[in-house]
Amino acid sequence: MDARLFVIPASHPSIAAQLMLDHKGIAYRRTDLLPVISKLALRAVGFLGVTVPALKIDDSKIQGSRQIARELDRLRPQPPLFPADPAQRAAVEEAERFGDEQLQSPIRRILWWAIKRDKAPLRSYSEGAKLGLPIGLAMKTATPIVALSARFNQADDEHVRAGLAALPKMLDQIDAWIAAGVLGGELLNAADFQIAPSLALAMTLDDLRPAIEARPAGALAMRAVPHYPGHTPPILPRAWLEPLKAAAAT
Ligand SMILES: N[C@@H](CCC(=O)N[C@@H](CS)C(=O)NCC(=O)O)C(=O)O
Repeated sequence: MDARLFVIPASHPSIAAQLMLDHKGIAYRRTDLLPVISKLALRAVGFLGVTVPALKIDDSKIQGSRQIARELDRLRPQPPLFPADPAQRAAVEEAERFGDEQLQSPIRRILWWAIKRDKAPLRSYSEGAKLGLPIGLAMKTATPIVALSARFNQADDEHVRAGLAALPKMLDQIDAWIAAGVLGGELLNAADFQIAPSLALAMTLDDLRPAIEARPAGALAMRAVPHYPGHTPPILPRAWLEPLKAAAAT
């Protein structure tokens, strides 16, 4: 199989795709793209959409972490990403959808909000990336990219506060799925690979890590993604973190 995966370094759905390719034992080449520029680059290589992960595999082009999961299971059924039992599969698909549609965005927003206020941590998220230009130069040109990314992702105070307030319930839901065996089983599945990178990315923020790491959700993240690139020191207003602190205390 000839596979090339287009990613933005430290993008959580991109890491989901990488984990799923590794799970299948499919070797691939990785092309690292800068945010925003990625949209043009993906169009230039023939993808219809503008987001990563985007996978070229043999003659197919697949975009989106959930679509990639299904295509990988089709191309190489073993080891599976979805359970064979229909009820179990439905439960995994529900958790996977939640990971994609509900969990990804708030985490992405919180990070862009933080990076917009202090660009210094950005370099750490590019660890191991080959961006096609010296990393120092890429960081110097980051200001417009960060501003546009924050805008595209609605990384404003209102949305970030709402995301932080919603996080405790989402963590409870993830813990409940782990307790029910939908997530965190012996063999990780597509929903684990979808959800764990979002949790691991959240845990790169010192502000969020304490609310996650000691829970089953945190253990799942550390199991699935033992090393996630990036580190953001405390930056969020204390008051915005109150919902998380209150939930951790109960
Ligand atoms: N839910 C989609 C979302 C993918 C997505 O939004 N990816 C972001 C990176 S995390 C992206 O490509 N953003 C474009 C940009 O930053 O310019 C998936 O799981 O594939």
